[in-house]
Amino acid sequence: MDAHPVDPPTLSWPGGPALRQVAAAVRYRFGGTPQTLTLTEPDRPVAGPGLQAVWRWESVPNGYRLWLELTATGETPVTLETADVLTGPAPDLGAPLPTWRVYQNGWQSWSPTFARHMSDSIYADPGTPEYRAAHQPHWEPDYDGLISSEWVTVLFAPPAQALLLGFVTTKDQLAEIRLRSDGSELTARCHLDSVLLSPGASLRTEILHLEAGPDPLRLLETWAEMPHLSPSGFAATPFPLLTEGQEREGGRGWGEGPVPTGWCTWYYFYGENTADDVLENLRAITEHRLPLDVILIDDGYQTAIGDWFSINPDKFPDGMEPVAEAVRAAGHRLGIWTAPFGAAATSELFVAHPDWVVRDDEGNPVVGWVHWGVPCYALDTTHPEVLAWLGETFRRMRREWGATFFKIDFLFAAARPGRRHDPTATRAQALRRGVEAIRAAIGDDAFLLGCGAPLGPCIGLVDGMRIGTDVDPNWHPIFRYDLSAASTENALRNAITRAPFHNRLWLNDPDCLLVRQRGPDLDLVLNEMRTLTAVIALLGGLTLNSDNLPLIRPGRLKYLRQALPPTGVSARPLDLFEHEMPRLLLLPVERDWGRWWVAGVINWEDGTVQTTVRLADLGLPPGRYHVFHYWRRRYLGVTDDAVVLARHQPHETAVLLFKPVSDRPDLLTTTFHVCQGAVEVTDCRWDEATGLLSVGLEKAGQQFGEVWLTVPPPWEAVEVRVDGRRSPWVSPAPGLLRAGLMLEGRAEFTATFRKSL
Ligand code: 9PG
Repeated sequence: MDAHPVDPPTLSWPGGPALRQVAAAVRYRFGGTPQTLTLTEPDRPVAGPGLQAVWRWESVPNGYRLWLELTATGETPVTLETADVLTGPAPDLGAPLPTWRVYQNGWQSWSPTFARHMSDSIYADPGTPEYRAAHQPHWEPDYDGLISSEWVTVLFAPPAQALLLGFVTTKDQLAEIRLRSDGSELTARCHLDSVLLSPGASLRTEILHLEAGPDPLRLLETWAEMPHLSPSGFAATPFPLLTEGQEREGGRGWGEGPVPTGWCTWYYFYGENTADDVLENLRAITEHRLPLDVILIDDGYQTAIGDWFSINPDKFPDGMEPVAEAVRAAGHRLGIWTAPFGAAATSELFVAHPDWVVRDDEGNPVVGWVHWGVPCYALDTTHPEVLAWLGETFRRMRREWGATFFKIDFLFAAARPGRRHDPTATRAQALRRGVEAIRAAIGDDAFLLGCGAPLGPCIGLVDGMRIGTDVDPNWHPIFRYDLSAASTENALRNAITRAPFHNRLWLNDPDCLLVRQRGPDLDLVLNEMRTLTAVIALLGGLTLNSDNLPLIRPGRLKYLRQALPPTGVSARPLDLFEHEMPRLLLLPVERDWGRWWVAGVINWEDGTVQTTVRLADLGLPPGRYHVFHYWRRRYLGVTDDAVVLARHQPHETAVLLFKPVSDRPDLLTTTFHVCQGAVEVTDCRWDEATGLLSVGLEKAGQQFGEVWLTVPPPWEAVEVRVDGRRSPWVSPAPGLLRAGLMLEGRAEFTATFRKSL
């Protein structure tokens, strides 16, 4: 579909959406008086008191790009409030608005994200001041009836009209797309946060990209891949199928380095860990040969937010150095958590530098957030001394502790509203300057993980991004029923709904994997723990465990191993625009020796249901497929139509492998990894003349698992060898062969077949 130039003020696509009566608007103050400029034509300057604005339109394949250019023309500065690069009534999508699904992207890492059903949405946010401060940066009294999505949205009118509105630049202004639920308004707004524009100075708003198409998920993936969003040095990988020999060694940034694995102190100890706890976990990782790289010391080692080198002597009696040294000596990377843009009211930092924090109109320090009961003021990251202090803090952590992985948390504090040292800096620019100072200090080869982070201004600076709320020992939230509250269910929602960002804007961090047995410190039942494992493994992002490993029942470690290493590639949430809690993840895998699909089918219900999975819903090419039910280790036979899960248990994820039927012996699956061959199978060769099937296996650590083969008639198995030694096998069903092995590094698995008479 090609967008054609049209007479303003309409933006339209042949046979597709139309936005009629569109305009742009700028709100500002000049000489203390509020002003509004309205623009209804591209490229024609419009002037008001003290300000001139030009509305730019550009046609691009399948769509348009819109932005505004503002110049201060008076003798005194103007105070800029908002710039609507597009405003008008809701578009015509060929179907009434109550039938639409609207992708609502939250502001920061923990903010709820999902495709809202306009007529029957599940979610009403709690509306508390705390919720607004953390998740609704543009809240105002007329927010009722308004849907706001930060930076990007997709409006989808089933079955096949979708319109994406997404900013493709995000460094300078917070930007949202607002839709009034009665259809009276659709606005793409850039927030200028009352910054001053000096006489003669100009600025450009962020650039809005509009694109129409039949597939809303694909539109979102395409947007996330746009080059503007990945500044140089962080080139986005174009939507990759997992292809053979994907190198993930060394290199800088996420574009080249491996997807991190590791262990994190937080979700067992919750900050109460001592140095010995860390060292004991380090030993357990070595002893169990767990392929976990980063040892992440999360919150709790410091005496106060802001005093990062004041180490709590009750927990780390000898300081951080000996722990850091032990981590490095064991061949691991040291990870350090900070909340770099906060200063606890009780911190030495704040006492020494009360002028380093953002202030409100009355001159009081602005609270960034309340950290486990302690108010933390928002640091003013436009203040040169703050930026210098940030640089020194992170250089020291790298130099003195050897940290090379940095989780920087509660980043939204730097973007709290208020007065700053530099009155021309927006909230987005202030935040970005802070993150830039940290990136410059740690170097390009260290891994930077954003958390509690407004997403847009961090693009290109962070390697990884937490994209959801905290995981939790509970499935449903225990304290508050809002979608941002810590819970496994809430963490998984965002991990899935923001899956299209993975490998495009950064590497997604779905938060930690917990596999410990049910007990006082974990309330997940087996199906829930397996769902957490399956979803994290299928999404292919950061994979950090957060159990107390010396105490874990060793049998539980097999779950952790089945999620390692991450594939680096995300499964696609196929029903993102159908269900507010998507149920269907699909990972296509393509290799020289074959092609298969791994589907994660999730039951979010609290009761057992019957679920039908159709090949057509998965978009698989027509044909006959073997189906394997991963967690149940059960072969479900061959289908050319659908699989029925008669008893799909509460919170159970059925991981189903679909492998095209072959007329000669072939690899069905292995049980070493949820993605079933995507990481541990290095090659698979069949020699018809000798009847030999060889499967190369490789995986770090030590793990028992099974290889399953399909054996169609007239073939029958003669023998199985592992690294040349004969090995036992069984036939769990006609036409199937199964053999177990202990994999330590590499193994060559071979099976010999003959034709029966
Ligand atoms: C450490 C933790 C962990 C975790 C982070 C972050 O009060 N709150 O709203 C709140 C939200 C998130 C949160 C803590 C408190 O968790 O996501 O991984 O690092 O900080 O304190």
